[in-house]
Amino acid sequence: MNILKLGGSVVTRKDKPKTPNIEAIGRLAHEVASAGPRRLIVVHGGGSYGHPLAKEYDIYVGYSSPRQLSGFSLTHQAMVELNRLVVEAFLAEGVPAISIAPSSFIVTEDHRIADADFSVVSRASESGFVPVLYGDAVLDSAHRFTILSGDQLTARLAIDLGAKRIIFGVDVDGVYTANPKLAKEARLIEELSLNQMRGMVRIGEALSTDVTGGMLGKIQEAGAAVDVGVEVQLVNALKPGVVKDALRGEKIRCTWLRR
Ligand code: IP8
Repeated sequence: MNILKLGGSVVTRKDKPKTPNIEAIGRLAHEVASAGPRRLIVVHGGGSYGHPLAKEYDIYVGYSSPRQLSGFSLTHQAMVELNRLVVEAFLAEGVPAISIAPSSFIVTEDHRIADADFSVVSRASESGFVPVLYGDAVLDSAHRFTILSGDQLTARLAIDLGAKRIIFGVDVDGVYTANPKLAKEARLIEELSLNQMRGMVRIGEALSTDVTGGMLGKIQEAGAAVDVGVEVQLVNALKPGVVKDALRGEKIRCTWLRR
């Protein structure tokens, strides 16, 4: 089984509130369909749907004022809207996608997933469906609520369901020595070991509002999955054909995270 995490910078336009990247969503659905049938779980990020609202209402830090309650609902609802667009795109390509809302079955403990029962997700996948989950506003046992990033969810799904590989579809070719959007001398790192990942301090910073950590957060979350033997690949999902090739196991320009 593979898990495909589509970043918010891929499925939305991050510079404009609540703007989907419809072209990318449709193309990626087509690429998944044409990669052929295989067990796959899709998780997508929040981009310009989830993050601006999560930030406006400080959902990530937990409860401090009653106005956040509506903010929590608005953040979740924005993610439901984005998820609908993603699921509909898959359905239009004949992929039997089903939406599963993380906030309906995950309660975090101090911002982290503690015990989660993923049996519905695994049963859906075993039954031939493609579950589509997302980063979400979730209830938290210590802080009343928080934001669960799609990256934390992806790593945890991979570990608990014994996935072979995680493909993180992002808006650059992988991990660079510096932020490729800012520094001309930035070079792609083709392979990163757990030790290198741990020691890494200089990763290109996310350019826009991202309350859950950008590239560095992604690598930190992925580390837990790499640690138990999951192969992790960061690929450029904005380049046509790359996700399809990754799903087919073909060689592409990307970063591999390995033990
Ligand atoms: O974009 C966070 O998920 P991410 C989603 O994967 C929300 O970090 C609700 C901000």
